[in-house]
Amino acid sequence: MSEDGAGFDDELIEAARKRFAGPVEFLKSAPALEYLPPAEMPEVAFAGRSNVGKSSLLNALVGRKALARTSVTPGRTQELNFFDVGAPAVFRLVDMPGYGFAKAPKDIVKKWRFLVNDYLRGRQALKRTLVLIDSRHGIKEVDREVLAMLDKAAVSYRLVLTKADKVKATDLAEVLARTREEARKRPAAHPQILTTASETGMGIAELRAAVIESIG
Ligand SMILES: Nc1nc2c(ncn2[C@@H]2O[C@H](COP(=O)(O)OP(=O)(O)OP(=O)(O)O)[C@@H](O)[C@H]2O)c(=O)[nH]1
Ligand SMILES: [Mg+2]
Repeated sequence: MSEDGAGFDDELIEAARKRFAGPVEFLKSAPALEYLPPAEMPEVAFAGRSNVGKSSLLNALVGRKALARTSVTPGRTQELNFFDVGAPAVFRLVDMPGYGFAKAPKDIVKKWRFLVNDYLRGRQALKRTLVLIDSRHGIKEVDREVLAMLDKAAVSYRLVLTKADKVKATDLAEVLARTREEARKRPAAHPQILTTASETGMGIAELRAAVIESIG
């Protein structure tokens, strides 16, 4: 099961496949808000706890192994990384630092949090935020804080389960049901949850379609 509820039609799936099979290029890294690129086209951001699989999922979407840098150690992504999709670019993907990384120095964590929160709350060009949730853990308290912030700022987001290859089908069904239940209660959340595994390609075609749909 790679998606939940209403499916995407074949035309959208195919258009999304083509778009992501085309040119995708790293644009720039922004260590602070003053380095953001001009907000000249739609953006879709990847948010979530440290190590949840944001950079891996971005790579899976674009079918490239190492466009965004990944790591077994939490705290790999430390800046907002912008990727142009299409040539000329038609929209951007934004890989973000993770939150809830307890081992990083406090001032660094604070800097990331401000960067991520300020970007998410204030970016006109941001069309949709993908909030990634580890299938093994479900929504945690630290996720709820971010979701509450997004709800309050009326920033439209979609919950995406990651690393589905790491859990048994019955556990996956359970975490999906719980996540769906919680999404229903959250005003800015898309009701449909996508289940993905960057390792296996599960749910990737649907996620591509969801991204294309959101920049519509
Ligand atoms: N089994 C499995 N492992 C995954 C999957 N996605 C990511 N991983 C692994 O999880 C680890 C973290 O992945 P990243 O993509 O770097 O995670 P991130 O959310 O970008 O992490 P930060 O940038 O540190 O916040 C890496 O070792 C990945 O190989 C998946 O779908 N399945
Ligand atoms: Mg990362």
